[in-house]
Amino acid sequence: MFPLPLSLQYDFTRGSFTPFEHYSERRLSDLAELFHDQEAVRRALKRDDPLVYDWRAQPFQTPESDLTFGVTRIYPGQVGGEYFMTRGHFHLQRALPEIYFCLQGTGMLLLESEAGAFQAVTWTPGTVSHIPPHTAHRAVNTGDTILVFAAVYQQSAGHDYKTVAQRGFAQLVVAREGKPVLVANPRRGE
Ligand code: S6P
Ligand code: ZN
Repeated sequence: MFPLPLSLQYDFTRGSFTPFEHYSERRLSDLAELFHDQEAVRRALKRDDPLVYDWRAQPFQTPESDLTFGVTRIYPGQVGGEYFMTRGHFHLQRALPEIYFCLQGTGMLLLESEAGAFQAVTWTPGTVSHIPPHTAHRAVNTGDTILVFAAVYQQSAGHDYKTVAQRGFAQLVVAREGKPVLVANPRRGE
């Protein structure tokens, strides 16, 4: 009658859920070019290749819809003073929005429109953020514990990683005296 599963079970202790169809991991080597201080990335990779984040996703597929629930866990860490973060992307289908829900930890959501309008939102557990259409999004873990957030989106939205990889976001989130601050992305001035 209905396509399965209709429900899944989230585990608040682990920050994961079952069942899930997709699981992916991103290590520092996968994300190396995103960080501003390339020398710090090279030094860090000589020591090891830490897990920066992982995520699970479960599409609720019907003949007419593909609403998807996902959970991302960003581990605490920094490279060259820049906090661990997701790759960040626009949706290939630019008009499709998304909801992010911070479950655990502290962080920031970076949002930037195609025209370059930038906004950073501080996250604590319970913050729900709307990612409007035509908006690139990246989550940053600014704490010293794991940052966990849920995402609800249409799987058909897709990912455009190329635009963010080329220009980055307008501002970087870096640690100054142990606190997160936003600084202009020097790459934008080049
Ligand atoms: C999908 C949604 C999330 C991210 C995940 C990893 O639209 O925004 O599920 O895919 O948080 O981030 P990224 O930027 O590597 O896809
Ligand atoms: Zn997205």
